[in-house]
Amino acid sequence: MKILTFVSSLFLLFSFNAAALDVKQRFDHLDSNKSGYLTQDELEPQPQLLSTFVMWDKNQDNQISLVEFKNYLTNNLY
Ligand SMILES: [Ca+2]
Repeated sequence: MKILTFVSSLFLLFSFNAAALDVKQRFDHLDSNKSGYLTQDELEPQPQLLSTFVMWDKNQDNQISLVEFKNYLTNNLY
């Protein structure tokens, strides 16, 4: 029984890491000029993201950092 718990916590750990990696990959994919930030220009092909831009941009500098992107996904999708 203990082994099962161990295995399932390992599984959780790996799936958590996989999710984190996925967020980074999505961010890098959207960050077409590789500036490390997402701007409204870069989100133009993603109208559903662009329409919620102000909700993501917590510090209102008109660009989305990886931290803001992660926070947004964490708070809204999971
Ligand atoms: Ca920002």
